[in-house]
Amino acid sequence: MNLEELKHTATVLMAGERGLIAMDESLPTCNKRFEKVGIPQTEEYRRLYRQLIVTTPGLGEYISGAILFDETIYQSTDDKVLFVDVLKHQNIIPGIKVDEGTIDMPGSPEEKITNGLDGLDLRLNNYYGLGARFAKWRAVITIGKGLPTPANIKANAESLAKYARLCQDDDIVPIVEPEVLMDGDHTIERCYEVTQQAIKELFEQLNAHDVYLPGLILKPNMVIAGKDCTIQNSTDEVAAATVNCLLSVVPKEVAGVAFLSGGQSPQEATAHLQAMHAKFESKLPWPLTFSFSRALQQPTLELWKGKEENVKAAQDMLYFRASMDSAARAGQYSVDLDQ
Ligand code: 5MM
Repeated sequence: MNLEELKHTATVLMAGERGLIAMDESLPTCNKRFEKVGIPQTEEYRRLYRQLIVTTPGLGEYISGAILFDETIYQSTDDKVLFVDVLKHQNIIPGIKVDEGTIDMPGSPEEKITNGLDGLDLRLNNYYGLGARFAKWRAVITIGKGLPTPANIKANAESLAKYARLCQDDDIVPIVEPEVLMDGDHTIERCYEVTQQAIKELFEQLNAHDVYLPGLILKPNMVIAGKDCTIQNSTDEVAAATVNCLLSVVPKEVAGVAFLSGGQSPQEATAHLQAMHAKFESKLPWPLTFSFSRALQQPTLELWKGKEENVKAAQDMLYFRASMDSAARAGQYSVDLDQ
């Protein structure tokens, strides 16, 4: 384990006014998103889409790291340049999703646990050789009647900690993502409570596995009411709940916090990040940025539609959304800019 390298990678990922793009949709997720906008669900179309993203001119001004899926890390542009090399040329660090998706939790089938620890050490070694310098593992936590169970929170935290430890042993910065889902009619208070429990347990497990916090990034959900909750809170309320929740459980030594968007619209996710910086900047002990997938990509995908003639407009949209998220990270975003 090279602590200097880990700290350096994590610091660069979190530096300046940049953030991360999650472009690590697994085959089922990517195909589902393609199907919705009428794009053929083939390996070649997935390559064309990821080519569009990584070759977006100037993307590295706003993006510090790109999380890839296994298929993507081996792919190249039409000119046979590996995507990993295109990213490096854009000053973007390549990363890799290493979890292998979720399964129903034995004994509590309405909840999920994440697969992927078997053989992970070998896979990490291979990904390092291919140029990945950070990784991501996503755990899913469901709010419902009697859910989450303490057993589910513990099982997910343990897997995240084992994964993080294996990454650091291979000089790869782990991003730990315990995602409390927005599905359901729960209130913001319930989301606060569950997010706090999940992150608290996670840091206990990370500590038990002797994970080096300056070489680790947390990717949490924002604290927000469920999609079907009748009371939806203001932007400032979401920002306050999120920051207060994180301050109560995230150690100050962590390299940074980079949010998932979780099904919020691009404008909502951006405005929430903006409000956190505008109202709480002086209280934040860690850099706070974005690691969005849908909130960065959805408008781009809808413009592209799988057609060559739409590539330029789709890239302009991606560059624009990344610029809005970067402005939010700097506390300089406003709805007027986002037209
Ligand atoms: C891009 O989606 C990622 C992979 O998910 P699947 O394994 O389900 O395909 C996902 O982990 C993503 O990185 C995060 O959830 C953040 O995405 P959003 O859309 O919530 O910003």
